[in-house]
Amino acid sequence: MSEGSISHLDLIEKVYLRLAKNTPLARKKLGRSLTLTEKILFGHLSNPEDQELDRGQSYASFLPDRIAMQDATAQMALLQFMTAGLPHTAVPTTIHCDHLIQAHFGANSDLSNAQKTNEEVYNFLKSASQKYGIGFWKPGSGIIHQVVLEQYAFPGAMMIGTDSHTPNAGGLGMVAIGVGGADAVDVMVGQPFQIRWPRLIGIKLTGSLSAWSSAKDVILKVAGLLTVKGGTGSIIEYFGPGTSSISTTGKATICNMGAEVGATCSLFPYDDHAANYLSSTGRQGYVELAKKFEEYLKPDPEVELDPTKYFDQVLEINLSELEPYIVGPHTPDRSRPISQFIAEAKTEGWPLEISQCLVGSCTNSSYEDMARAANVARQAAAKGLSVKIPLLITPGSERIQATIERDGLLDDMRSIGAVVLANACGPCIGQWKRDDITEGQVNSILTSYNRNFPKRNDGNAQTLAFIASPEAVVAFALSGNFNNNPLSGPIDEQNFVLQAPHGPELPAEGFSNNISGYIEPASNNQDVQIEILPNSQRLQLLEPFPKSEVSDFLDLPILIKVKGKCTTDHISAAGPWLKYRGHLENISANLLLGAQEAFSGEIGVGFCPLHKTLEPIAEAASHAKKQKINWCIVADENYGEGSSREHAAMEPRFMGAKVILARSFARIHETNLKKQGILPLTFLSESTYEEIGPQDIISVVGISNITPGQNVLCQIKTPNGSVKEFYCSHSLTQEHIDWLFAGSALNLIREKIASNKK
Ligand code: MIC
Ligand code: SF4
Repeated sequence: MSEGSISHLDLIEKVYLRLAKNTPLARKKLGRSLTLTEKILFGHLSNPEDQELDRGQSYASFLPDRIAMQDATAQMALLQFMTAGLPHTAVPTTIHCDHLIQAHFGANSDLSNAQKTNEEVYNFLKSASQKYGIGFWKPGSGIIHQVVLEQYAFPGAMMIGTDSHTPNAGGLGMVAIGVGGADAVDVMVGQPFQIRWPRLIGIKLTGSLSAWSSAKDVILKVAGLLTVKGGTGSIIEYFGPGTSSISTTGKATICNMGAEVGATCSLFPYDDHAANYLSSTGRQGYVELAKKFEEYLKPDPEVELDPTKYFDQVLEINLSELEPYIVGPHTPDRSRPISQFIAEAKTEGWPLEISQCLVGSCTNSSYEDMARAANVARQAAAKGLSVKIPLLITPGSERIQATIERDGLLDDMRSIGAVVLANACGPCIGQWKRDDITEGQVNSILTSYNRNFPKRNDGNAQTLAFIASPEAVVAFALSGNFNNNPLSGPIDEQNFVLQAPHGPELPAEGFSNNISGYIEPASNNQDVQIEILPNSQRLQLLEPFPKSEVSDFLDLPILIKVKGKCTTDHISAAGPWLKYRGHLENISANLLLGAQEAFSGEIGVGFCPLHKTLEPIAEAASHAKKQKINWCIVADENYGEGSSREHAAMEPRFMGAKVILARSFARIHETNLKKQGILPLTFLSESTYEEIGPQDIISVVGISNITPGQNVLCQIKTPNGSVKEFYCSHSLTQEHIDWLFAGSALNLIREKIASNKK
């Protein structure tokens, strides 16, 4: 089935008929009423009758309705898909070119530069899309999650996307899950998508948003409550009367940043906002279908009456009491109301002069966001004020950009001095060429984005990134500093005080249809050639990883014992490295560059198993690879937090990693490791981490009889020859164990496809 061969309405109706069929079955199996999450999950199970439903334990197989990929992850996903030798993807799929556009001068010149610099990658993605029946969204068409929300998302559906903020579409009632490319390949080749039956966190919203408080503040507060790993293995379902005071795009903001608490995805029930959003984006037909099947797009009424019976954890937020928040630096769960932040910034000695303010990213670039931000700008412009520091604006999509241009909102922002960037990720993913600071300069920036790990935006570890709502960011751009709260006091010497902003959630005249960024897949794909230049430095066909033997897991030197936070940005940095996302060998030179080595405290060094010393980690890994020495990594908590990029798993695999032992793993990354044939183990006793010393050697002695659900025995050999035993838990099913020994999940898929062809 190609992107073009089934009409969207037919697909939606099929989904709804399945929801209607499976909901009574789910009620019967569970013996109770259902949350919305359970209705949608049941509606997409590949085998609803026999599925085990142990939350956080049972693996479940689902049949998603769509796949979305962005250009930085799609390259590797397609290179893997190509090795399967199939004529087209089994499920409607789209690719969105948003990550590779560097922000420097502004939209037009940045976009044309990107077209030149990334030409061969775009040509590859476009030709592969044509060939395999994939819808292609050109550079400049928008950020994946905004485009998906506008064009494809619908209530009650299930989608996977090769980007961790895929859950954005939960704002429109869709179970939308961020995955690694190899998971997407499973679904592209027609296999189910597997994930553990989730735990459920219910967040009850009461009251209503008012004044400066926005949807962003809901999720910034939730981030503080749940922390960056509090949502792991869970779907967050929002319910209660407060949900109806939030627009669809506001709900999407909340679901988007559910990724920051590690949640599998987040979800809101269908309501009038959803209906209006669908009509306004030209999808009236969707509304008619949703009306007809509405009971499946909301939780059963009993859930709200006694939520603790249905959810593993219940939080409650009164929106009427919610203050505007700010989070950071360095982690999105360092959260507090702006009113408290000002004092904290002073005590902590963070630079109070802000260097730059940025509005946008997939999280906050909707019409409503721009309308509220523009309203603040308009108030200031009316007084003849302009920004004190640079303010950069990224519209979320070509459609939003055309609409806010038409409605004068971009002019409002330009009138206070804002610069408009291309409709793309830009500075949110380190694609930001700053000319105003030098490397190593301590400075504060304020964004409306979702991530704020060190180096994330501009590659400078000394930039402190704080996050707030778009309207708050504009207010701070006008005051220029963290000395006072511009939301509650004067922003200038003339004592001008901003009023709380208001802005319509949807454009009164509907969205502009003036968009040109989409290319349909070829109707006849037989002659389409996939474009990869010979000797390319950016694209490289993949060689299958070799099979593994029991002996590969014994006597492993530790390339690095990582201390503290180690996100996928630490493991496989973005920014300048994004250009190698289609070239495994070249990108592997960035392996773990941001990680802190526990014994020396240094960043980016590792233990060379050949020279038995600390070396720059890329050198240590390449010496090991040349000598064919397998190795392991020891890691701290929530290893691999953040993005879905599977490069963070493929690179260590390519360089010789066999095992990663951590205090805990982030969900997407743990799956990515398994898929690529690396064994992720969790210390049974957290203190084992402390016992591992420099130059120790680790063996997984229990590997020969590793069994699902059973702990495995491991050993530490110290340099003086003493041996200590310890146990690790793991989450491998028998199928995952098969991947491990086959060398990767893809190796098994290929075998299956080849034997089906015979
Ligand atoms: C991110 O926000 O970290 C990214 C860049 O969008 C990633 C995907 C990637 O690394 O390509 C994500 O969130 O999955
Ligand atoms: Fe792009 Fe940033 Fe959103 Fe990731 S979080 S998809 S980099 S805008």
